[in-house]
Amino acid sequence: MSVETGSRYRVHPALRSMPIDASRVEISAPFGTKRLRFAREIGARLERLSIEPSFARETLVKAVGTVIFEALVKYHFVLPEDASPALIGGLCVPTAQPAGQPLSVFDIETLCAGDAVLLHAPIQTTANSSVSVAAGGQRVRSQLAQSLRHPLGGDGQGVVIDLDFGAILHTKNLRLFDLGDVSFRPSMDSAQDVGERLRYVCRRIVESGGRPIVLGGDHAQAFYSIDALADRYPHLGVLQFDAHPDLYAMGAPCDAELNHANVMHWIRRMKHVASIWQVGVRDFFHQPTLNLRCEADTKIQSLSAFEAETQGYGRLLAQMDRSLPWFISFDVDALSHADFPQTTTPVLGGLSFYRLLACFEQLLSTFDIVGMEFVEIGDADHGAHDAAAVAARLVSRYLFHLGGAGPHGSFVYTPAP
Ligand SMILES: [Mn+2]
Repeated sequence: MSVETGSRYRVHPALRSMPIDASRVEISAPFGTKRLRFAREIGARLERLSIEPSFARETLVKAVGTVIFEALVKYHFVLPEDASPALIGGLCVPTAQPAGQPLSVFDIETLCAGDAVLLHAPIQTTANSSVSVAAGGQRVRSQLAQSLRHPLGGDGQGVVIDLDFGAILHTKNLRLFDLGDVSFRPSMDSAQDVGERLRYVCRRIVESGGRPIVLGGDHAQAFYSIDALADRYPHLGVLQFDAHPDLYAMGAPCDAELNHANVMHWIRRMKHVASIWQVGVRDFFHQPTLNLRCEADTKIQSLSAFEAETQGYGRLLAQMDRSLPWFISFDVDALSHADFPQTTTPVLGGLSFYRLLACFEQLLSTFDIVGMEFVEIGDADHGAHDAAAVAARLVSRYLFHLGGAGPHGSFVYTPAP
C-alpha cells in the first residue's frame, strides 16, 4: 500500500503499547489486524509523540528511522493529519470462511492486474423493514466459498467446472482474494464511517489494478464504491441493475440526505461518471412535483424489465459505450424472484435468471468490466434459488472470464487405477 504523501501526521489515538520483555514492546490498535514489535526506546519515543496533536514527517523519521516510519504509516499506527476519522476504526476484519484466498488489507499492493478482490460492506442507511440488508452480502460469499472450495478441504489439487457454459478454470487462474468485512463497530460507527472505509479500500484495490467485488449493504454504498473509482477511471460507465431507478426526490428536507433510494442523484453528478444505464426498472408510483425541478439528464438511459423480458437485452448491448470501462452496480431486487425477505423492497415482475446470465456473458466478453457490487440482499437464508445464490453465480462468471477459462470438452474425471 502506498505511503500517504501528506507531510504531517498524528499517532493513532487508541494505539496500545505492551511490553513483551525487558527490551521490546508490541504495538496494536483496536480493530486493527496488525501488531508490530520494536525496541522499548522506539516505543517510548512514539509515546512521547502521541501527545502532540500533529507533527512533521521529519520529526517522526528522526525519532524512529525511515523503515519504522514507513511501517507505522503503512499499518495505520500513524495517520496522516487529514486522514478521515473513519480510518481510526480499522478498515477490514478478516472473515473465518473467505471465498478464494484471504488477503490482508495491508497487502493490497501485492495484487496483480485483473485480480478479483471480494469484500463485504455492512452499510445500511435506512432501517424501515423487519429484515436487514446490512449483512446479506455475507450469504453471497458463503455460496461462492462453498462452490469454489476443494471438497476434501485444504489446498488439494483441482479445477473448477461450469456445466452451464462447458467451461473449465484451473485453480491457479482463479485469482480471487477476500479482504473480509469492512469494519463496523455497532453503536460507534455511522453508515458514513463504513462508507468511507469502503471508499478508501476500493481506491487502493483499483490503484493496484484489482477488480473490486463489493457485497452490500444497501444501495447507498454505491456512492462510496463508485466515487472510489474516480482517479483510476476518469471516464466510467455505471451499469445499474435495479427494480428502482434510485432517483427518488420528495421536494422535502430528506432529499439532502444520502440513502438507498436517492443514491443515483449523487452518482449522476460525479464528474467521472460518463454514462449510466439502468436495467430492470419497473413499477408505477406517485412522484411529487412541488419544490422539484424536472430536468433532462442525458447521462442516464434505461432498459426496463418489461423490455428486457419481452424483447431482450439487445438495445442495451448495442448502445452501451464500448470505449468506457464499466462498473456493475447490481441491486438484487432487479431479479424476478427476489421477494421479501430475500430483499426488502421487492417489486412485481423482474429479470429472469437465464436471460440475465446470457446478458452477463455478452457484457463480460465484449466490455471492460472493472468491478461489480451486489446490494440489498436480505439477511436470511432462502436456499439454492435465492438472490444471494444468483449474485454468487454472476460473480462466478466474472471469475471465469477474468481467469481465461477454457472449454471443458467431454472429459470425465475417473478414479485412477
Ligand atoms: Mn437500488
